[in-house]
Amino acid sequence: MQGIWFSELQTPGLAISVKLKKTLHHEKTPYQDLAVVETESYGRMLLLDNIIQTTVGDEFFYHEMIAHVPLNTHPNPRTALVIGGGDGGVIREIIKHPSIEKATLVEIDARVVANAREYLPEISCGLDDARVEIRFEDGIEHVRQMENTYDVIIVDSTDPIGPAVGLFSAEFYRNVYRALKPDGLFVAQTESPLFNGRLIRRIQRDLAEIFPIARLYLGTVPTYPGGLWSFSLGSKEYDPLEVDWKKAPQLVTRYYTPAIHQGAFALPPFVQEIL
Ligand code: AG3
Repeated sequence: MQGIWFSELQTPGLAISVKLKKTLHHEKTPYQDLAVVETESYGRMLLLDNIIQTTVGDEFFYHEMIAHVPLNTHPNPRTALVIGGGDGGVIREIIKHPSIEKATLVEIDARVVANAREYLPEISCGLDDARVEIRFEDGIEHVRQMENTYDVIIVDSTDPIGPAVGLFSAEFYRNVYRALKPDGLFVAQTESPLFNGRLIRRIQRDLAEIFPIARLYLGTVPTYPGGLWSFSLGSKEYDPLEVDWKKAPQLVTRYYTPAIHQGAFALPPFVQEIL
C-alpha cells in the first residue's frame, strides 16, 4: 500500500487501517498518548494510546446513539452528566434537547478537551454553550460524591483497559444509581458484541441487579471493532421502549430517528446468545 497508513490492532488478529494525509498533533499527556491525524476517508481522527476514539466522518453514529436514546427515554431531562467524552461530541448532542438546563462534562484529561477545541471544532463546538460545565476530574470519584443529582448519566469512556476499567464495574454502577435522581437513567458504551460478548453479558447482569430496567441496544460505528457497537442502559423508571414520541423534541440528526431508536433494541440471535 502506498503512502502512510495508521493501523489500530482491534483484536490480536484484526486491524483497521486508515490512510493518513498528515499528523496534525501528537503529545504525551499525563494520562495517555494523544494524536490528531488527518485521514483520507474519514477526515480528522482522534487517537488515544493508538486507539481510534472518533473521526469527523463517522462520529455521528456513535454520538447520536449514546445521547438521544437516554435523553428521549426521559420525558423531561434537565440535568445531564457525561463521563469521559472530552472531544465534546456527546455534549453537542445533549444540548440539542431544549429541556436541558445543565450539562456537566467530567473528563480526566484536560488535554483531550484542549485538542478537540483546537483540531475538532465540528465535534467540540457545543462545549462553549452556556449550559455546559467542564470539570477535569476522575469520573469515578465524581459519581461517588454525587447523590440524587442527575436525570441522565452518559459514560463515553475508552476501552476497558487501564484507567477506564473502573467505569465498567458493578461498584461504579451502584454509585451511578445513587448519583441519579429517583427517575434517572444511565447509558454506557459497552464495546463490540462480536468481540466482547463476555464483558457485555457481565455488565447486563450487573445492571439488572441494580436497576429495575436494564437493556442493551446496538448501533453501527464504522471505525470501531466489528463495526457494530453496543450500549448498555440502566433506568430507574422509564423504559426506552415506551417513549411517547408525540412529546419528544424534533432533533436534527444524521443517524438517529425514533424508528432507529426502537429498532436498536432488536437484538439479533447471536447477541441474545451472549446475554
Ligand atoms: N469512546 C471510545 C469508544 C471505544 C472505541 N474503541 C476502539 N476503537 N477500539 C469514544 C469517544 C468518542 N467521544
